[in-house]
Amino acid sequence: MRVFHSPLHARHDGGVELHRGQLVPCFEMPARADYIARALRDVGHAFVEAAEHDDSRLARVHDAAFVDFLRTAHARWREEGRDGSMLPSGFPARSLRRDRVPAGINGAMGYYAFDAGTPIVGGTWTAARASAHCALSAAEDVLSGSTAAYALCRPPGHHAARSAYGGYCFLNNAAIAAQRLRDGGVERVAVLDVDYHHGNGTQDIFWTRGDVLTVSIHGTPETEYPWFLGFDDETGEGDGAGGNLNLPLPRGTDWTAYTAALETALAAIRRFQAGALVVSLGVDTFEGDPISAFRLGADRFPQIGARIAALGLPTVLVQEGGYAVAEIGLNVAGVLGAFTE
Ligand code: SP5
Ligand code: ZN
Repeated sequence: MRVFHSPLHARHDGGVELHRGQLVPCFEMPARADYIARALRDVGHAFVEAAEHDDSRLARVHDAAFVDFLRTAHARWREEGRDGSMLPSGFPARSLRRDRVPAGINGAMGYYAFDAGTPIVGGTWTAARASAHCALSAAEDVLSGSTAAYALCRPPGHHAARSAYGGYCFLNNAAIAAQRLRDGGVERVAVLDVDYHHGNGTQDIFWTRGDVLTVSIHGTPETEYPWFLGFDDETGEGDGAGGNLNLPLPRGTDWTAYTAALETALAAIRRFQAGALVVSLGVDTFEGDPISAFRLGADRFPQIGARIAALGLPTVLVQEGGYAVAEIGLNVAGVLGAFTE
């Protein structure tokens, strides 16, 4: 299948993240995309550089002021005499906030961020925008008749909400792709998120919408990031009532329990009668992942791919997480190999 990529991903190199009380090297590093590209080239996928797209595509799922913040944040940081990684140090907790964006960059950063693990550097906007362009190009490839296309997105996107960033994500590439499919005439779109972490941003974006079904299989938020959303009683509201399905699983989940959840997810997507599918493809469910705790061996990824491909839907696969860098390419190639195109 076609692989939509951009060399601009490398402009986002966050440096350090706050992890268990320590500043540690970012798990989400440029080498991830290079390892994926090498593995996909080796098995003969066709590489296409993502096309430029208008920023109005981003504003279809994100708040305009939030997008402006991302675009200008690092320049504002430099204007205050700083350089390097931006990490927030204060957040608007429940009873201690008004819904008001502070004028200064430090306050604005805490307002829009939801963790201190997602640094913004000088190239972050360029890379995040190019990552969204990969998703848009893959969606347009499917709208033109391909049965499946893959977006080699980096930075990832599924934690990015309508007006919040975190979890290594800035722009929600999967949501942008789903919206592109809707705008291209697909009436009902399903998003299946198989990243280890709950797709809180995607859930937020489509929470009140009935035209996009969101389904996420993930480590339970009782113990796993992002901790505050991803429980099974979150089902959507308004027109989106019944349009969100969360399948949280405990640490240590093996293939038997995992496939049961996957079958539940696929059955919901079949019932929804989607015209197209977006897969938020994290491979941090791999047993060797350094920040996750499922027990799926590398041999399981072709089986996951085969089950998703059996839906028979036009499919846009969007790269999300996966931090076992040496194995990430093999695992992504395993999923993609199950699709015929
Ligand atoms: C796209 C994506 O996969 N984002 C994940 C962001 C996770 N960031 C915080 C991870 C905290 C993990 N908890 C510690 C477990 C170490 N064994
Ligand atoms: Zn993840």
